[in-house]
Amino acid sequence: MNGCETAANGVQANGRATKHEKMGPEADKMAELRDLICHLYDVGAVKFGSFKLKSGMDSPVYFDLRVMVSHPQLMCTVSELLWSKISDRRKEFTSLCGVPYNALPLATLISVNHDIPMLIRRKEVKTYGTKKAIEGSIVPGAYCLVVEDVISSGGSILETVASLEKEGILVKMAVVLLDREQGADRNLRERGIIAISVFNMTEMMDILYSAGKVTSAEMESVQKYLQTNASDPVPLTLPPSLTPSPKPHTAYSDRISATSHPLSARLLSIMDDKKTNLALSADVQTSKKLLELADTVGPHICLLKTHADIMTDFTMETASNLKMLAQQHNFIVMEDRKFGDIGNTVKLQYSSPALSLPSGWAELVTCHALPGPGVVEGLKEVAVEGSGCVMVVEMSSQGSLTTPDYVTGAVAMAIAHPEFVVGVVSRHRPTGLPPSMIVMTPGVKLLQGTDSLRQKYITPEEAIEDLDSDIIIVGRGIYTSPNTVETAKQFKERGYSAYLQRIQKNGQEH
Ligand code: 5BU
Repeated sequence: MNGCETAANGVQANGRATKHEKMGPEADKMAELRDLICHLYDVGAVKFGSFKLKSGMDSPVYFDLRVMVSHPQLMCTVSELLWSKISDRRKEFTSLCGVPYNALPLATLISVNHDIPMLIRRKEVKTYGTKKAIEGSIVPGAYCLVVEDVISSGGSILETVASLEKEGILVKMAVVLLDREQGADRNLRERGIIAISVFNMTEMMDILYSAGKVTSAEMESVQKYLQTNASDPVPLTLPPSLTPSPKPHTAYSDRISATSHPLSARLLSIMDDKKTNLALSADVQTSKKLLELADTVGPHICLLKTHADIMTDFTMETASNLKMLAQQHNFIVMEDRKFGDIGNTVKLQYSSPALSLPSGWAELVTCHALPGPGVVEGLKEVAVEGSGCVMVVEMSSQGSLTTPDYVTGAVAMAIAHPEFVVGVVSRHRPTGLPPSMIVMTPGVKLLQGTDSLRQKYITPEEAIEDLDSDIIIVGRGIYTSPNTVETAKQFKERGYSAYLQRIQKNGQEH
């Protein structure tokens, strides 16, 4: 038996009803709510008078739910009522996190009584040790339920959401005891979060009034206050990570300020300066061919992608010559090695002399998301200063096993490492990817089609205009052409026009 099974309300931790059993579910719920609200009033958790709130506003009513910690049975009742509001949505989250500090005991009770892993958000991040803002087992891409006692603007919930999102943890739902009806619902909804409350201020006042706990004057002043709030909600101060950032369809140049990696900023500014969103996939097998392509097609591309491991004569000399050409024609080199092992192995692979990566010839490398965050952490440990990686979240080949859930998890992992991950390889711009992250799309040709080994091709317009990608990656479409430079120019033209079309369609000035 857990501590909450003796709660004075009709809901037990094991879901069985107690004293209101014979009253029918609706009457039962109302009676529980009435008992609870009166109990909260009796212990001094609800006060009437004139109070100055954190937002600077004057309020005729004040909630101090901290007093609950002195009333364990009341805490059990509240935690079980919160749970009863979201228990049927249990599959939609894998952990829960209380907004510090008031909701911590409530979250703990729900976690213990219903066996749900808990995360703790630190309000003050330590300056030593792990410096973590979130404690507990972090699974990027997993959903977390936020628990709170009272909401007014929703700002405190959003602060907790910002800390969780920094770790790649997603939030779409919050459960709260009391909604003060001061704009939180709308503010949270606008950021994709649903707030489910046990009761709101109007319901609470009705109950207290009919129980004879408040006077009609007190009732009137709260009603008036609520009406003012409806037209003039509590101002919301957003944490920095949740302040609106430019949308992905804005001009490349306008996204530069949102980037957190110098390479993303450089890539976006190359694209803007050279008016190209074309990346050449130079999948040739000799150094001579690679350097020839880099020199001739270089002026028309923003990025050159290599597969050093398919080459017969790749040496440090090839690498340094390529680096020189990249500087001369102003493009970035990305080695498409698709690191996909555990952290320790990718660390050794990156450092291996065979690829010469430690010489810094390729500022970007690709990696798979499959191994989890260790792959990024391993690469980051040995990567050359200033370099970064691009994470493959979705592949272009027919029958690829990437599912929508995989993409969501991979994107969360990419977002959680903005100091190293510059962007993603994907067919389309995945939902939730911030504009600071660059999307690169392979499998592009001038016409749709497939190759004999299931590579699926879309056109530059489909990739950029319809699927909101940023960069088209083209291999055989260019290097097998009899006139590589002219063909590259054609891709450049079509890719960039599609981009201009997209930003124009979205009403943005270029
Ligand atoms: P193509 O010749 O344009 O089909 O070459 C596409 C290049 O992009 C090639 O180097 C692939 O290894 C690379 N690629 C891809 O085609 N599809 C993917 O999903 C990923 C990379 Br990730």
